Amino acid sequence: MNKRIIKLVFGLVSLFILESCSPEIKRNKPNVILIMADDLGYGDLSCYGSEKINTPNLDKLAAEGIRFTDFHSNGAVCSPTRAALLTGKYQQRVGIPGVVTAKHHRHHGLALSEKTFAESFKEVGYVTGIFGKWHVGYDTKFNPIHQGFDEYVGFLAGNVDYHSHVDQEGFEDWWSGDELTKEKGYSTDLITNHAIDFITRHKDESFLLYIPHEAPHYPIQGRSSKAEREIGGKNGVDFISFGSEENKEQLYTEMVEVMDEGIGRIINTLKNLKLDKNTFVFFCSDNGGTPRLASNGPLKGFKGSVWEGGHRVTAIAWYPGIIAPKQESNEQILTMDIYPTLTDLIGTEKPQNIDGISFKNHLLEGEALPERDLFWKHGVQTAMRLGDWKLVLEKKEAAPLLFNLKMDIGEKENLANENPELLKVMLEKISLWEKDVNQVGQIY
Ligand SMILES: [Ca+2]
Repeated sequence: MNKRIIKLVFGLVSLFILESCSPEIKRNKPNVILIMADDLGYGDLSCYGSEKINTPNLDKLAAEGIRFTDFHSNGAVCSPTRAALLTGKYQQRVGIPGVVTAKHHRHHGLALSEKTFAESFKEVGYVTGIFGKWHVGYDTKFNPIHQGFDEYVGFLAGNVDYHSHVDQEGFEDWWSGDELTKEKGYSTDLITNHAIDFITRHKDESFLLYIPHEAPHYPIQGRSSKAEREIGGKNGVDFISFGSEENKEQLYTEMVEVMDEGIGRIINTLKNLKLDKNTFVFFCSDNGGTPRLASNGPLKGFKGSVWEGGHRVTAIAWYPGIIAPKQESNEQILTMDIYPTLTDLIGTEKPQNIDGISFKNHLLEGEALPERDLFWKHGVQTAMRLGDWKLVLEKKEAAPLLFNLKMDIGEKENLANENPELLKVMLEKISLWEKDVNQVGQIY
């Protein structure tokens, strides 16, 4: 290569770096808002068939974008799904196969050495914020501000009293960054308010906003409910973790509807600031709905199980002008696919050595995803998906059960005896996967 060519290449590279850092270029990068409901059932939104809960704002996003029917949380409970979301990897691989509770795991959390999607966004100049539930490490050393988020207000545990913001173990749990803070208000509204404030303050920058809502996780409390938990209070003595209100069904409906109302306010903020055409919004739940109050529609089982009701969840993508409206997707997608999809959308480097795959081309052009094996593990329960087939192992020694989800979404008819070869193949794949994620025989 002669000197003139080297000079030219150097000049072009310098120009690219300069351009990348200029405010004009930064404004052109899309903003990203990721909203995660907590324990929302597959049948809990009106656009997913609920007849008692009204969610006009999420229904509108679905009508203007894509409603997913075969989207799955990585975990059957909170922490594992959040670990997979943050890292793009199976949660077993990053040491969060089960719930990180306030009581037993103060020392335990998502390792700081794991790269999160927030860190990828920061690398390319995004301002990053998280408002709501963290739940991958209670100790302040695991705080979101050490995992790529510039701003954080919310709680670290699995749930807090919606009014007093005290967790299940009686600890005060409402933070601004890595410091405890006092803030009055219903947590769902506070999360929405902080999100809107963040968007407004950063309207001229490219931003990443992660909104992990508390709703509709227990305690079952509405805007007018009384605070039940006090600092130092004992679960089962001073308060019931699920909440003591009698009209729980009505309150559960209110909890989902207040979250939906807040999402409507967030979308209106984008429209008022003329950011709606340059902001990708993705909504999903972190696991299936809970017994008694949630509806998982036609699905079997609830949160905490590897039946479909434990992990098939609602999901909506909205990006007006970029994603065509009125679409329904039956692609098999997991929470861990969100990270590489987001980096793909903003045109930055894909994270290395992850399990998730980008579904950007599916979002934008309807391209089908490649066929792949998918796995779920919760305690002693294991499940695997291969196309329309799903294998369920309720415990390690249990007889494997086989279902064809295309014909039988409710997992009612066990077809294991009719398909011995397929069963063998799937069991072998599970065994290899377990070895791969290094969790053989581990029970949580
Ligand atoms: Ca959850």
